[in-house]
Amino acid sequence: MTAKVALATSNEGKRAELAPLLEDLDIELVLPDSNLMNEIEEPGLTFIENALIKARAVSAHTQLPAIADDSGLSVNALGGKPGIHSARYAGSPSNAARNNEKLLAALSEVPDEERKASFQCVLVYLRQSDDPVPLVGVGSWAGEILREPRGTQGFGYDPLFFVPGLNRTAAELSTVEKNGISHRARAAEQLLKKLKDDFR
Ligand code: ITT
Repeated sequence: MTAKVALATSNEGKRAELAPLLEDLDIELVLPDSNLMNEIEEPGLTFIENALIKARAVSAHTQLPAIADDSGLSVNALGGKPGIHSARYAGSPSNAARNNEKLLAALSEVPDEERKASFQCVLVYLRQSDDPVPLVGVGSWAGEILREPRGTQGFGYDPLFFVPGLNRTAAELSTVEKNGISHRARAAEQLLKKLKDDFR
């Protein structure tokens, strides 16, 4: 029988990328409603703490195993910011356009060669809310922050995130292309290797 697993995110962009990344597993992804996600506070200082908090809360609420994604953009010239605060960098509620504007303003004086950044992603899987041995996958993706947005695909900071090897921004990649190289894809690859034993 296909196992049900809750996907502990209300971010549509993440959902669109994670669904195909987890396709190989024999699971049915259950999406919690966004009210539940909005009530969960994320006081952790690290991506992994916040991923565990989200997965634990959703697993407790749904009584299902849960997968959560905590991710963000780390900009070298800003000492790693916005980091774990990426979703609400320009305030609450989360707004990608305002976040991107704030990022451009913060980097306005930063020369081209110092605009390196990386996306970070931690994915966790809890078998139940008090699972003492969570499964974890991590991934990062290196790029540079442009001076103006380019592209319409993806979500969040994608239009400002330039991938030198491809000569395109993340927002100029299809979901399939982004899922071939992104931080989330690398984290999913690690998590999947571990998860396959659980779903064998
Ligand atoms: P959930 O907690 O409901 O999953 P969230 O968006 O609040 O959604 P996070 O706290 O993990 O989740 O914040 C992630 C933020 O990092 C996201 O809102 C974007 O601003 C940014 N981000 C992460 N991955 C990204 C990607 O692939 N492309 C662009 N921006 C990304």
